[in-house]
Amino acid sequence: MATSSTARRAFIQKLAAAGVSLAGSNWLEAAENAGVTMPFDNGARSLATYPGKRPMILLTSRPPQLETPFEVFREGVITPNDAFFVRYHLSNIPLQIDPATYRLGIGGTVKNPLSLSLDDLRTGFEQVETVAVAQCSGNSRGFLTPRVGGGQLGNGAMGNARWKGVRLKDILEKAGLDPASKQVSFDGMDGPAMPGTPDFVKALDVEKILAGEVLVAHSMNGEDLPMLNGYPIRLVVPGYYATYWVKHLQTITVLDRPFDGFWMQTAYRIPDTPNACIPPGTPPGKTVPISRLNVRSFITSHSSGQVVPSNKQASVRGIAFDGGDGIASVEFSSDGGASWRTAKLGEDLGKFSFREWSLEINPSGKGRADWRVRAVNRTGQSQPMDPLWNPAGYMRNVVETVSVEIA
Ligand SMILES: Nc1nc2c(c(=O)[nH]1)N[C@H]1C(S)=C(S)[C@@H](COP(=O)(O)O)O[C@H]1N2
Ligand SMILES: [Mo]
Repeated sequence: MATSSTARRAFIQKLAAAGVSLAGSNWLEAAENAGVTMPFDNGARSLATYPGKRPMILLTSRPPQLETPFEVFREGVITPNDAFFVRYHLSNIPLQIDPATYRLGIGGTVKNPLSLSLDDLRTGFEQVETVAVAQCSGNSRGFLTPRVGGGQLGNGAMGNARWKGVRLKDILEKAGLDPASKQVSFDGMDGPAMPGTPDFVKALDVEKILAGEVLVAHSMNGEDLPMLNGYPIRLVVPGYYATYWVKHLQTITVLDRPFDGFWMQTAYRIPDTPNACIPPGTPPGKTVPISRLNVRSFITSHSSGQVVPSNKQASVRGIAFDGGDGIASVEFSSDGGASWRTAKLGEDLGKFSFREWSLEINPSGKGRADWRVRAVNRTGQSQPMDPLWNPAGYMRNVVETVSVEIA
């Protein structure tokens, strides 16, 4: 691609420096610190410090799965890279990546298969930025009753970042997409440690990609992607659950038929019912692949058990988000949902971003108060007062409650 050789050399040096600092021989060794207790059964967790990360809630170490401590969301609507959650399925994850030799392959039903370097991706295509929430399908699974199998996560398997990269649509057009194509599959550099375990490969409809929102991202909040969040590039699918956001992206394959791999046909499917919910314990019936985020909102300024002075103004703050219609309004209740007040919305960073909300209240009386928050998006979708259930524990979005002590 057209770039001066000096600029090219400087660029490669910068990447090499990043690569080396990330890929020390035993970077996977984490220091374990004190623990935390999640507010559900068997909630004892250690905090672990991985390279490039601050102490995070350790779910598993092989592969590393780290949850963001919820207090981080108090810092602002952009989740810092060193506090962004980490989720992998397969234990054979890349430990060392050479940015100079890294290539992204695009093949399948295209006219000109491509092999793109990081330099090609940064200089050969229009660069675009999107602020978007990555949320694990199983975020908050630990709160489900009855309980379900899978990672027992609190509310910290989500994060909001400014992603920069190239439109996948532009890459596919350059490769000469066959108009008869149906889906595109995505494979990263990680793989199974045992033969027989299906490789982690995800797929999206061509139609979804041609809408132009899906990015091949090389940067997160103005920096290279952290190693554990998919260095050197990952797929960013704004508005969709993070299962589609394939990390260490290496191979893109255009298909003339729906992709039939395990991670689309068997895993990450939801009941084909309104709100993806079924009565607890019943079989799911027909299922479909999980896709868009539902509406959620959280109080971030206060946590349960916190003592709040009576007869003194308090600022309550939090975040709300959805699958890309955008948040229309947020309501707050200081009396367990008996009455609601409309909160003020903060800066609009785009329809896929966390939206800050805030309001001033005057707590009175003494004793426990249940503070609740609910959001409505621009198509009128909101959150249920009672939790919904499905067998995999996906898409929890009940109206959240923070129980404070007015004193
Ligand atoms: N290569 C690869 N990409 C992956 C996964 C994986 O196991 N391997 N897990 C997916 C899932 S389920 C989630 S929730 C997100 C987590 O992204 P993060 O680790 O950057 O937070 O990555 C997605 N991309
Ligand atoms: Mo996930």
